[in-house]
Amino acid sequence: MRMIRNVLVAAALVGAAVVFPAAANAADKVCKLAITGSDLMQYDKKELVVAADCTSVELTLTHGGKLPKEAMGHNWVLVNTPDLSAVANAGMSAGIANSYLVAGDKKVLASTKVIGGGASTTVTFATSILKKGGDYSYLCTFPGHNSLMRGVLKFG
Ligand SMILES: [Cu+2]
Repeated sequence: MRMIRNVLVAAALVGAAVVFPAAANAADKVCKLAITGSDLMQYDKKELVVAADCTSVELTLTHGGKLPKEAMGHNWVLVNTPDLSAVANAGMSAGIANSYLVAGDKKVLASTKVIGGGASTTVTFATSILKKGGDYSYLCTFPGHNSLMRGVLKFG
């Protein structure tokens, strides 16, 4: 009886090994988020929530206003909350050509380019860069915007 049981367990393990790659793909879950910036220098959301089972996030930023990006440009930048001011301050001098972000800034977890009125842009990132229950914030790094344009991202 014991031997039969072992054989069944072995068969089950082999079956699991064969099935696993497909199961891993099936478990990939892209979660879509949307946020809008305005000519009044505001995002329409103060909080974004990413469910624990999301494997990646596809965030679309839309600029619902009319002003050009040189005057009222917006981006969406994800950081650990304690890094928010440092990223905003460093980005200020980086210029619009760099979307007001310092190239290679390790404090930037994900970011979009700067867009103007009527435009939209998307960034995709893996949730493997996030810790469940971590303290994340997003901001616009256009000079002077982050005091109003910031929010909290929750994962898990
Ligand atoms: Cu902005």
